[in-house]
Amino acid sequence: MNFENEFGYNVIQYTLVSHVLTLGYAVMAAGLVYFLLTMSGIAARYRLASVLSAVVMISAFFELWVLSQRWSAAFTWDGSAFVGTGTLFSNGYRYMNWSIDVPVLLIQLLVVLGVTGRRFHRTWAMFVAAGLAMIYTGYAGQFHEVDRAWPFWIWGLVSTVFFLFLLVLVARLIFGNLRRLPGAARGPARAVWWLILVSWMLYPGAYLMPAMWDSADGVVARQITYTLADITSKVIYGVLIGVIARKISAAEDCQAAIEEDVAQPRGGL
Ligand code: RET
Repeated sequence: MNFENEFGYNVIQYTLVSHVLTLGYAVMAAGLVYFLLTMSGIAARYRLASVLSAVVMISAFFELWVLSQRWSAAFTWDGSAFVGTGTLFSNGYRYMNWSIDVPVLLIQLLVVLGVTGRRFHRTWAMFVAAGLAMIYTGYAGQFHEVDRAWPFWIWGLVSTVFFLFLLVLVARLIFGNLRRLPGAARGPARAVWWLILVSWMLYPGAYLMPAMWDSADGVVARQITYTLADITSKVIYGVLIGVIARKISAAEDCQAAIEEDVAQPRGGL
């Protein structure tokens, strides 16, 4: 049993959730087209960042599509409200999707910040390990969201420790590499930090929703929170990563032209 399966819904509550889930997967489809079509403006060595954005879009598209189908299957109109059919609606699908998206989103950062070699592999391994630990401990906890017995709180707490560790890692990565970036890319790189901080924080907020707002309206608020988090942490983030990659590509092009000019002066005035 999940939080969502505890309640009946009026027409507005039921359709709001349905619409917001549809918005979620529609945005992922739109993002996919955007990332594929804007890829050519990015230098070859940063292009992997766009490919990874496309990977995130595809996996999130399918997850949100399945979730949206489950919502329709889980409730039916009984003449006065939408009531449970016996099919379970579960946010567990989201956690499975994060196992793909969290590592991939973090690797995108390594790509655009130009981290290579042993440092790339070391940071990559820590991102994947801490990311998966955060997700799967949270996954174990969400099974207890209805009774909210001790496993809900303990797993949530353990997950938060990994989350904080990841945030420290990300902050060190971004601010430690800022000076190596061309001036034009530094603003968007700082913005990525704030975006991660705010948008990732929405997920634990959604985890806690059953404890804060134990009603059908709480369910609606939770699905809106998840959608907002998905659009910002996956799509807007991907757009920003693309902006950084393009700015670095342009600066490197410019640098290469200057070096060529110094080696082989073209003359002129
Ligand atoms: C959980 C459990 C409760 C405690 C914390 C959590 C953090 C989840 C996060 C998820 C991020 C997901 C992203 C997905 C993008 O595709 C697991 C809800 C801290 C931070 C970025």
